[in-house]
Parts: sequence; structure tokens; C-alpha cells
Amino acid sequence: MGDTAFTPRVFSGIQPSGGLTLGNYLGAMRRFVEMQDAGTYETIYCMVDLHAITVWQEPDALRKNTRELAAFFIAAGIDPERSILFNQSQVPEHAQLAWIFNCVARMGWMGRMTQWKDKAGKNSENASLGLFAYPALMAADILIYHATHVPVGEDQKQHLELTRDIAQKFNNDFKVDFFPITEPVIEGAATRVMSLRDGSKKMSKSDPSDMSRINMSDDADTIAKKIRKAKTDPEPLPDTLDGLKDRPEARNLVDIYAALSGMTAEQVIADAAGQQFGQFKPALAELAVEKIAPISAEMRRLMADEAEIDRILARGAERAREIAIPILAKTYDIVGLLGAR
Ligand code: AQP
Repeated sequence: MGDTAFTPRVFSGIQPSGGLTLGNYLGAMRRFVEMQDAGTYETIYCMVDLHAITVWQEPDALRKNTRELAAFFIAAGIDPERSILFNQSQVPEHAQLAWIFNCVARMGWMGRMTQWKDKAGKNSENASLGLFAYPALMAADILIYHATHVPVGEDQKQHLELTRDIAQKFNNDFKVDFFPITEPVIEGAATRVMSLRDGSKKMSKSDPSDMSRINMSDDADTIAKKIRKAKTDPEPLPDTLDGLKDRPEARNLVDIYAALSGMTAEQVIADAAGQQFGQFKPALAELAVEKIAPISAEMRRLMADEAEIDRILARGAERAREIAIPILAKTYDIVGLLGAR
């Protein structure tokens, strides 16, 4: 960063594209709550519905998933008074700044994004332009608040580097020190929760196999069944993490246990050394149910009052715009656009 002192401010978002997983919870939501509770930062959290529509979403499902995601944030511990909690499309400044960033970012930068390559695959001619430009909108989400820190899972690291590149190029092009060079916060035992069926793949809502993931809406029996059937190997657990080097599925279960229990992976392996999975898996299932069941019950309770969720989001959007409007106006002014006058 240059000489400008920016307010310590956290921004992060989750797409309301349905099917929240344990990966979203451990990789993202838990950090969001910790950063809110630390009291060191202003915290701003968002349902990024404009990102969700870069791939097809049924309109009714999108509305329902947006409210369900708001319920997840609150049930997991985000307090809409202490944090700003809102829905992206209710703050038009995100899309306005994204357009400017579309003009700053280079095609080559976007084309190198692994998420673009994975999601567009061989069918890139048919992918939406929005999916290609996704990282410029993400940069706008962060920089419209001059956010200094962004907690995310490991999979978002490359997009955050691109956010930094966009901020840097904007500052250089216009000879200003206006946008902060945001720090990614990728920490904890579960920054990359893997599929329960394949330890080389991220746990993901779009995996065709429901057995590959734990959904935040799964009941106790389903969670226990998925963990019981999770792919492992016949070896007992070793006494050090080194012993798990070539056993990605086993390592994943140890990491999940560590993240859910608040222990380090080293402590888990020290306690469980020598155990067979027939012993370790039931303990993990019990812990997962203990942590997830209260959140899903609270989500169901909140979802019963949609009007209250809408009221919380409308209030959050108002508060978000108080920060975003002056930053967009100043950006227009720097660029030479008369729009803000
Ligand atoms: N498996 C994961 N491990 C750790 N963190 C994860 N996140 C997602 N999956 C994992 C983190 O959750 C936040 C929100 O992610 P998103 O809304 O962008 O969702 P996503 O990454 O698109 O989730 P999926 O399940 O992977 O969706 P698909 O299948 O559509 O690609 C981010 O901080 C992300 O790092």
C-alpha cells in the first residue's frame, strides 16, 4: 500500500447458488464470524447474487437461496447490527464499479483464471461473458468498500491476487493512491475442505454426487451416513501428520475434525494415533452433528419469517451504500466521468 491509511475493513461474500456445504462453513463462514467478533475491523458480508447468475439460476430458486443464505449467515453467528449484512444486487454501486474495472483489467488476466477454465471448460464459447468477467465484479465488491482484508477459502486466492492487480493498475494509471491493496486472509485448519469421495477435489455444491459433501441442511442420520461412507484406506491413523502425506482422504477427515473441534491437525493426530477409521469416523460424525445441527435448526427458524430477513437485508444495503456511494463518486471523478456530478 502507499501512504494512505485505510480503515481496517473486512469484506467477503458467498453465492446464493443453493446447497451450502461444510466447505463454505469451515473455509469461509467461521472466519467471517471470528473477524466480526475480534472487534478489530468493520465487517461487511454479502450474498453475491450477481455472481450467482453468471451461470443459470432459476429465478424462484435464486430468491429462496438468497434468503436461505442470509439465514445461514445469521444462524452461524453474524450479527446484522455489528456487521453489515446485505444482498449484492441491492447495492448498485458494485455493478457500476465493476464496469470501470472491466475497462482496467486485461483479457489475458481473466483468461488465466483457473476457476474460469474449470467452469467454462471446453465449452468456453458458450459460457456467459459474466462468468469471464467474474473476477472484475469480485474486485469491485471488495474495493467499493476500500476493504483491507478478505477472508476466503484457498480456491479464491487467485481471484484475490487479481483484485490486487486491478487496484494497483488503477492507482498507477491514474497516478493516485486511492484503492487499497487488499490482504487475503486464508487461515485455519480447513481452508480447502475436500470431497468425501475424492481427496484431490474440493468439496463443492456442484459435484454430481451428494455423497461427496456435507450440506448444512443435512440431518443427523445423513451426516453420519456420509462420514461412514467417506472414502478412506485400510491403514490405521499414523502418529504424525507426515504419515498422511500420500493419504489425502484420511488427511481431509483429520482436517475436518480439527476445524470442527478447534484443535490443530497435529493435536488430532496425536490423540487418534493408531485408531482405525471404524473408530475415528463415528467420533467425527458425532462432532459434525453437534456443530451443524444447531445451525441448520436456527436457519429453519429464521426462514419461517421471510419478511424479517428482507427487512434485515434492506437495512444492510442502506448501510453498505453509505460507504459505497462516496467511493464510487470519487472513482468517477478520478476517471473523468461526469456521472457523479
Ligand atoms: N471446499 C471448500 N473448502 C474451503 N472453502 C470453501 N469455499 C467454498 N468451498 C470450499 C469458500 O466458500 C466461500 C464462498 O464460496 P462461493 O460462494 O464462491 O462458492 P463456491 O466456491 O462457488 O462454492 P462451491 O461449492 O465450490 O460452488 P461450485 O460448485 O459452484 O464451484 C469462498 O470463500 C470459498 O473459498
